[in-house]
Amino acid sequence: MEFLNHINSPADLRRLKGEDLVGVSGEVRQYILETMARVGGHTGASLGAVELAVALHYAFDTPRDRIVWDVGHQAYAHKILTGRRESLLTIKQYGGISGFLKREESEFDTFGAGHASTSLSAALGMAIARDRRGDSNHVVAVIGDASLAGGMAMEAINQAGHLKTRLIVLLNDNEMSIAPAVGALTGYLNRLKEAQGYHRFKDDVGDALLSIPALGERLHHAAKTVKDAIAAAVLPGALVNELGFKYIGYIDGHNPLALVAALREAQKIKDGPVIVHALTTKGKGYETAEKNYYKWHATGPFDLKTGNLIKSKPSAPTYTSVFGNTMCQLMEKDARIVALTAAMPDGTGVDLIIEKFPERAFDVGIAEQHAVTFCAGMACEGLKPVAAIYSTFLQRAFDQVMHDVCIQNLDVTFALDRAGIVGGDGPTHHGLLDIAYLRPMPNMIVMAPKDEGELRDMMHTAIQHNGPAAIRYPRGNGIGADIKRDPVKLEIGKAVVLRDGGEVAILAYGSMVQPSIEAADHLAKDGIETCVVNARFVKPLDSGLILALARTRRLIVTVEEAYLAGGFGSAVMELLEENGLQDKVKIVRMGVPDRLVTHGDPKLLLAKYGLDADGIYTRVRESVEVLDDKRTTWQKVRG
Ligand SMILES: Cc1ncc(C[n+]2csc(CCOP(=O)(O)OP(=O)(O)O)c2C)c(N)n1
Repeated sequence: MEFLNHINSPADLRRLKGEDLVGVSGEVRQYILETMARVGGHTGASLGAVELAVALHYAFDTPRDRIVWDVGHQAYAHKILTGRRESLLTIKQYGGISGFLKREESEFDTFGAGHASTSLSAALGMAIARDRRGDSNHVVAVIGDASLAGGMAMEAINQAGHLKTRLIVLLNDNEMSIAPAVGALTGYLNRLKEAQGYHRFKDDVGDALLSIPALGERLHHAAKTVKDAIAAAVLPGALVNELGFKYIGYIDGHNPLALVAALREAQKIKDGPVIVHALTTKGKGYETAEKNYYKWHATGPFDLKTGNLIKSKPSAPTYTSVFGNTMCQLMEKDARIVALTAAMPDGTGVDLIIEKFPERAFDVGIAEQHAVTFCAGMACEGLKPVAAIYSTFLQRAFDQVMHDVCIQNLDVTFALDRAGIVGGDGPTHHGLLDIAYLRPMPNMIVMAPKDEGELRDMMHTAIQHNGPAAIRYPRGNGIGADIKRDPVKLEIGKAVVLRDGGEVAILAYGSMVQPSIEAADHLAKDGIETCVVNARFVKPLDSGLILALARTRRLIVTVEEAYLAGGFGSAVMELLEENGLQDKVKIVRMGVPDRLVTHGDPKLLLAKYGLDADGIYTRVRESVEVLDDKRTTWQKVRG
């Protein structure tokens, strides 16, 4: 690697000649490909943003100038150029570098992210801080076209136009469906001329920049999705004319020199925000990824020569696919059921539903808040919406779940995929808060299946139930449970005793049931008999059963794959306190303590917090030993 071997920071890059940037970009792209083939990651998204990263670090004096990447999944080239070339091989692995950007990881990572549509707000805040300091550095937000359509980004645009502070927005547009018709485009090109700096810009870089590759073909795709409709509404007419943004574009986002020229032009704009509109191709430079850009947004390891993904051995189906298929079956029987995703059709299994019921399944884009209230509206009119949203992303819509759904007791089902520890995506993506944020909401029912078969029962139960209900289930494969039988309606608030006996009761919630059973088997071999309960519901709790256990056992151990604060164990303790039984039985809560959980193999992370069969076994044993010691001491004192 002629260039890359000598680039250990953006300062090294800036010492190169402009014409070298194409060569640098080629090497960065090749390096990403070779590395991702080995370890997997956000391959397609990052291949599409190589030239953006090269041009940004060349045109700006980073880290003094601040670059804020939205989400951060597309910023592998940025990582490579900012001293993390070697460590890219460790990305998303335990102890390795993050898959997103992280302030602790590098001074060039000005703002951490993982969730979308935050960059404009953060960058605007930085720009205002700069103004207050009387400083002159630039602040650049880099945002994708889908993320730009997210609510927060829209709110930031609204304020940025009003504040009129210097802010550069680099739009990474890999869809390019801006205008609905060629006629509108003509008007659009004319409006470009209104943008300050347009003439100089044109002189600097020549007409080539204004060429619009494959426009005719791409326009056919215009405004086909909600995302496009929103983009069409704001870009560039409304942005330029009504919202106070200057506009520079279109730019070929894979021409580093053109990008540098456009960014330098943007630097000259002193009297308000400017948007630089770059057209890019997801998966750029790798044919398979370009063709299947959706699938290649993120991948596991692959064969670089053939582009074939290296698949792990087939095991039980994923919870996601069980959800999608079960929805299709339930929707066939009940025309009132509709399905919904917020920009994650394949991640949630809603893609299967869209295929089968295109009229009854919706992708609203990166708009979780809207998604929930949209469901509430449909429920008001007698539909039965099922919103499939990752646990971590539903955090965005906390108020909508309460204000629009729960207060009005509307019939919306929330299917929370990726609940628990998700692995390589790390702290921004772990779904550890949902029990705590859903449990206090009046009218809400909250449950978690012990396996993929019970997921089907819970879906049926939640949809049958007339009111808000949430089901949380983990990322990845089920345990091989029966998914052929018809789903049954469960009694709401009823737990199941899976194993009885002894002085210890393990109350397990959702994904923790299976390891609890294994732990109980192991404990039995040591002569410690335990009762194991599949709690099923955290709200309403099976209070009859839990209170009975509290009266008859010495030790209750609660186990959940979630933050302890406000979680399942907390719910059990509250119940005991409400019934005056808090001193009757010893309680041990197992779950995730109050700290950030890093990225890494989920198995390893679960083991770290004792949330596997071994961890549960050890904790129960230790707790029993403490109780035994106490009993012996007490017996001695009493003589
Ligand atoms: C709030 C939120 N919802 C959903 C996601 C999942 N997600 C990650 S990247 C992405 C697509 C982003 O598209 P775009 O901004 O156009 O960038 P591109 O990947 O095309 O470069 C989505 C939906 C997220 N990160 N945050």
